Amino acid sequence: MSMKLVIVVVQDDDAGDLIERLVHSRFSTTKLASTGGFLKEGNTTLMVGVSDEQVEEVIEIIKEMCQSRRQTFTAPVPPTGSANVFIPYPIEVMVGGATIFVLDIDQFEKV
Ligand code: 2BA
Repeated sequence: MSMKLVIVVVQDDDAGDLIERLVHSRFSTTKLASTGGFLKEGNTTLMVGVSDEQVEEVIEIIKEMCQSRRQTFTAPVPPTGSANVFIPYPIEVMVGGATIFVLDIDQFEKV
């Protein structure tokens, strides 16, 4: 049987309900605590190993359970001409829903 690994990065706020929903639908899930490189804030990465035919169902569940949110963070920006002075500058980004990677699994074993 050919398998895929779905790696999905979601916001912490959505992670609990998403995991519950996946487990309820009998998908095995591993949760990893992760940190977004851009916002440097915690997010959640899930690994879900499934058969090829189940990938679409997993993606549908992710779409259903994960929302996009606007997030503001403060970036220190140096004003021109003033060395060593930084003005906090609010920047708004839209954080997904979810970022989903689907990888082929060469070998899957439980020993
Ligand atoms: P972060 O890296 O903290 O990024 C949070 C949000 O900031 C991103 O939302 C995007 O809207 C924005 N952003 C990220 N990098 C940026 C940049 N270089 N310039 C301007 N804006 C930027 P999402 O795209 O929904 O990503 C949410 C989280 O998913 C990311 O958190 C990261 O942990 C993960 N992720 C997204 N794309 C990825 C990729 N290609 N590879 C690995 N992880 C990824």
